[in-house]
Amino acid sequence: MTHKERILKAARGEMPDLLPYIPRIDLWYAANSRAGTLPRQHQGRTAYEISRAEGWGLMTASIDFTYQFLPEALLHRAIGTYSLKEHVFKFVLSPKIDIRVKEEGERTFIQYHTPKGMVSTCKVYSEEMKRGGVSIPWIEEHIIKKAEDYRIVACLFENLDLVPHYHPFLRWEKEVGEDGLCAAWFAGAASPMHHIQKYFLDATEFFFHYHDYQKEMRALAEAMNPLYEKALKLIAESPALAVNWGGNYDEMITYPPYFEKELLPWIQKASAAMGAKGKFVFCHCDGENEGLLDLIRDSGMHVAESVCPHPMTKVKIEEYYRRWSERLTICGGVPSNILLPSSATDDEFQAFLENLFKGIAPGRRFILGVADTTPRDADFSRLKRIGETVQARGRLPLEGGAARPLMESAIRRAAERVAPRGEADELFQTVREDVLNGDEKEVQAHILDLIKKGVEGKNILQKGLIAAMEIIGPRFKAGEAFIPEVLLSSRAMNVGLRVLEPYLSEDQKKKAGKVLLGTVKGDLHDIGKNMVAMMLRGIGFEVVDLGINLTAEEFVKQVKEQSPDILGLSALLTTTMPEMKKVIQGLEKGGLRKTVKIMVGGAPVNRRFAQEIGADGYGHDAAAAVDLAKEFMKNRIAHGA
Ligand code: B1M
Repeated sequence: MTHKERILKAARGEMPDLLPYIPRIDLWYAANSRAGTLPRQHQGRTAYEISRAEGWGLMTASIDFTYQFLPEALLHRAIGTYSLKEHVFKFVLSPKIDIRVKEEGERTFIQYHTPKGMVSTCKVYSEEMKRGGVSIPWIEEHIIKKAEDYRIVACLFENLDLVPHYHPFLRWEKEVGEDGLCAAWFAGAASPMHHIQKYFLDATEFFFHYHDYQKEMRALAEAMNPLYEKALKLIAESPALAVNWGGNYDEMITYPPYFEKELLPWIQKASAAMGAKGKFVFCHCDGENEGLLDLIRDSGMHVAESVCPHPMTKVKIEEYYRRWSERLTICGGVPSNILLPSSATDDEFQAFLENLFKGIAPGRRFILGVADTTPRDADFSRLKRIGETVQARGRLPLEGGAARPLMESAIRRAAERVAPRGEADELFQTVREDVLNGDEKEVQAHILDLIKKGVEGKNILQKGLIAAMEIIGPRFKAGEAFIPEVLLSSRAMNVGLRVLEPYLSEDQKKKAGKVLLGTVKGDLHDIGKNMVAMMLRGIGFEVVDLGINLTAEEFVKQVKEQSPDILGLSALLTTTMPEMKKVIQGLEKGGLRKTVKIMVGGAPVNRRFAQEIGADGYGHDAAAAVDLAKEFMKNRIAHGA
């Protein structure tokens, strides 16, 4: 049986002869071939040649980053319309849209002049980003900045069409042959609303607009519907046997009620359109899926691709298999950090592998791969060992065995320890409710009402604003509140603080402390960091957000210039975690280490790592980061700093 036949059988829920194994090695390959550090036996080979030489299938169901994209392929990065070999059509803009492109160093500025007005974007792709292994430009200026932009972007999308264009896809399919299943691609979003979220707005800003500009946003999503309908129709009619329809689903960013309302109907639609032609829908489910497990299972998608289990995320592989494999094929299963000698010892890796083979028995509906992709510093011999284990023990059905016990739902567990609802005092109930509901207009009015009644500012601050934030933090930790609610509450808190400021004494106005916050070099992930920033501000800290992709030198310079109490470092990639250590070393060298407390966080970071690199603390999530910052300040004051 060929690799492609095995993958197809797994996608249909049938039993292939052997467990399909298709490790994704694109980023590992790109970084190591550039650095001349490919394993000796593979030097001079392409990524496909390496996989073939090892006897592995080719991971062709997800975008392939071994290619250094031509600049024109990603010209329209900020509106999510690329031109890739995975496309079975071309995007065509009507002549009514005048596009003006200006290159300035590493930045590309684009203006889209439409009959309804002009909107602009800016993307950046520096040499340093490329050297650091960043595979795609960063959107520096998003297309939507204000409410009026919605109808202009709608006009842009009404003037955008798709025309079938199979040649690059067919050439690629031929190159892959029987070694993989090539999936077509549209825009990486599941639905128009998801498209708006991923491309048109900064991630935090999206949640604010979703609350403030519902009508405008919905009208834009509707204006984009015909393009999405057409993409589905063209893909279903094209030679492609599968499509990768949307991704980066994550229980925080695409939190369950939002996923259900905005993404699910389109995944169902895609699955029906492709299913009717005997084809498959893959979705890039690489995020934290615990809260989305049932929704994804019931979405109709055929294959959840890039499934990344514990220890990278909360859900263990056996739980995935138990919850999904009746209806849904799992592709992935090996989290990237288990391949890194710095994150997992050889014994831990071996134990993971043993458990994996037991936990997914009998092996139906499973395509083994690395989720999301093999990191640059992976131990190549571990990839080989997985392949050898598949050859030795991967005949289906797999033998079962005692997998480790399933993990309890963290949400359920956490819900049991929901914190008390805070100090109740009827007078401040409305202000607390405004903050909890994220109602920035109401909070202003209610604070002014209380002031008029002669209530002291200090009490409104403590019993109204701060008490509300003390409620939302634990609710979030307990899985009772979703990210947008926390962000909206933090925003309302800040608005409330501004209104209250004139009524507070100098002492009461004092900030809880000053925090510098940034994402380390080579890393563009900023959603978690932004969330930490918002929550710290919400609780009264002064936060200077330094941004993303920051060098150790820049952090040191900023600490020197701004003298913060706390420096917060965020990293989401295992490859960028070592940058945190460089920052600490830089501070030590500059004699600044003792002047500042250092807190680190991000999905792959853990307490052990924080200790190893000499950080002062680790924040598992934004609420924990707030607790830690408060703790730091308490100790600083106690020690007279
Ligand atoms: Co990326 N990505 N991504 N990605 N992405 C991850 C991180 C990944 C784990 C997916 C996976 O393997 N399953 C994986 C990293 C694997 C690894 O390194 N071992 C990965 C990869 C591989 C990549 C690319 C390399 C993919 C590619 O190009 N082929 C690429 C890298 C780009 C780069 O940075 N150089 C890439 C790109 C992207 C997008 C641009 C598409 C998008 C980022 C958009 C953005 O940030 N503006 C994206 C996303 C969305 C994700 C996932 C799906 C979700 C991340 C997220 O925002 N979560 C992620 C999967 C995952 O994390 N399991 C994944 C929600 C957010 C609120 O949580 O950031 O964890 P999080 O923050 C939490 C806590 O960690 C903590 O508090 C927050 C709130 O509770 N926290 C701190 C965070 N920072 C803190 C700092 C603190 C304290 C607490 O103190 C200072």
